[in-house]
Amino acid sequence: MKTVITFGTFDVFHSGHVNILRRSREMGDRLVVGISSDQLNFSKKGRNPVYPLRSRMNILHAIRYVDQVFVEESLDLKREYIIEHQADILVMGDDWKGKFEEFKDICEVKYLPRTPSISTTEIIEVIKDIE
Ligand code: C2G
Repeated sequence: MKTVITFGTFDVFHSGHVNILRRSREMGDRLVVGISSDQLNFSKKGRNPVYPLRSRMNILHAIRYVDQVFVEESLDLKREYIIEHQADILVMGDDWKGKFEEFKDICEVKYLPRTPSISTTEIIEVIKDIE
């Protein structure tokens, strides 16, 4: 039984999110997702998420590739989260390439290519421009 873990904000959920969750799940038997708290998102991106934590979690729970969701409160607790959830593989999009090598002593670390031409930031920009 292989457990895969991944992390993200998953704000304004889009098909790039679906793709990484599907591909992550395909790498093992069980997918656990650490979803950023609103505060953690603010510290990473300098803005509040469009959807608050409860709504983002609600969406993730409805995705068939996701077996478990927990709240990621701090980027500094990754090692603890990986151990706590007994993850065998950590998967992240390649915007994080090279950032998680330090965990190779406790799990496999894989970076998957991002889905091109879609991001939460771009969606926000498009919506802002609608008159
Ligand atoms: N993603 C993707 N393709 C896109 C957009 C996003 O594959 N077009 C992936 C990202 O690479 C990431 C996941 O979807 O692995 C979630 O994206 P974000 O919500 O933007 O995640 P982020 O805020 O970068 O949080 O501890 C790490 C962080 O919490 C990651």
